[in-house]
Amino acid sequence: MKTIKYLFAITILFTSFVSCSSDDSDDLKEENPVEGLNLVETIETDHHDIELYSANKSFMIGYNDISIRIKDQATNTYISNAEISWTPVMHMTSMMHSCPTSEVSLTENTTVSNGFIVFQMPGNDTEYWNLKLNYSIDDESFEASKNIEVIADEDDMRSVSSFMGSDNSRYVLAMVTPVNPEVKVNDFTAVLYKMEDMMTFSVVEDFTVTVDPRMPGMGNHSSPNNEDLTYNAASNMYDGKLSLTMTGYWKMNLKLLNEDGDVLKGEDVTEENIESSLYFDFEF
Ligand SMILES: [Cu+2]
Repeated sequence: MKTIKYLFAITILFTSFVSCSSDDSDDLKEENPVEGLNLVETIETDHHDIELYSANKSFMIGYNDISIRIKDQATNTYISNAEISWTPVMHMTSMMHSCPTSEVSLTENTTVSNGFIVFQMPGNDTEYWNLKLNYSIDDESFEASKNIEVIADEDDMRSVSSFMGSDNSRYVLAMVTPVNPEVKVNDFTAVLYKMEDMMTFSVVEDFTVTVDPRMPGMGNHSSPNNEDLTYNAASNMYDGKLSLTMTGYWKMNLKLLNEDGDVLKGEDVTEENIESSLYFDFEF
């Protein structure tokens, strides 16, 4: 048995070595390209099983990085080079609206596509999210949709904020990282969208989000070496630094400034004003 395992290991080593040196044999290299992700939802059509994967076990309010694979039911194999677009719509009692999304792009493994959706609110008994997918395979077009469950964080921590700015525009700000905060200066990334109408959200460029993390349970102390979030044109996201000097409950007090430096949302933290109306929080 040991010998077999040993031989197996050698075979795997050899295989990965070979596939590293020849660029075009792509199927041996990664046996499972969604390793470590959870299959959150499968949308079944007459021809395909569309699998939606996430790092979380369910779709959550806030930023969701989602990987998609389409399985051909006839051959039981994953389809390569599918072109996919998506439209999440929340059906509320009084209205319908969408939310910020990225494009869906092919990954290095051409059977996997990837993108993100920022759900700004959870579903409930009477109000729900529906995800519609339009996709094409070898120039043939398909459509699929399913009602999906979107849940709130169980500890009620805030990683997304949907609000009206002082310029009377609606914005959605969502935290992307840190996913697993540590006692250090963490990379802090967020996405910022303007709500053009119920169905259209556009990336906001060149604004600034000031960052003031506090520990309300410990005299509301702050931390040194934070960096405000500024726009990164390469990623269409906002990058900054978040300094966490100890474990516990932190509230990241934020202010949104437009390109002229006008404050659109949020307040300074002072002796009298212990928190901003724009914030994220978490405990770690
Ligand atoms: Cu809603």
